[in-house]
Amino acid sequence: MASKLQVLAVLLAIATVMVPVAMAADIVVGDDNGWRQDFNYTEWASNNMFMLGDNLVFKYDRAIHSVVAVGGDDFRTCNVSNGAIKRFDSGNDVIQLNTTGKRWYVCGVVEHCINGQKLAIEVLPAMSPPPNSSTSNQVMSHAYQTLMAVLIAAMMI
Ligand SMILES: [Cu+2]
Repeated sequence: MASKLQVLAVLLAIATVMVPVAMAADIVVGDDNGWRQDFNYTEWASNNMFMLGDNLVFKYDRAIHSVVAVGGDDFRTCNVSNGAIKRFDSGNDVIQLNTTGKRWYVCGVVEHCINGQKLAIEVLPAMSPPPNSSTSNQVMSHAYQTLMAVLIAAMMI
């Protein structure tokens, strides 16, 4: 018969594997500012991590703005007429980041894009090493959740 310690070890292993998957986050673009003009999305993006499996959420007034996924060249020139990969206009668009690499989003109103309503991100593999300091919080969060899962499991034995 398995000892409590063996059961605990198995549970710990399971928790360690499961926790990063459960950490897939909904990332609201611009946080409380949402998706609008006159906001520095370059700076905002540099302070956030975009991991495989996360959701990018664009919140905005759909009467005024929209979201257009474009390529890098069209991002730089704010070309939304020919180069659009995909368009969103619900006002609360949830875009799952299901491949790694660079992504570019602009407002469908060209003048807004020129005024800075444009977002470039890089989607990282789920388990990639931290590229900047803000990751340490996420690592701590992983460790904390794992610990909590183990404690809860231990109480149930
Ligand atoms: Cu706009």
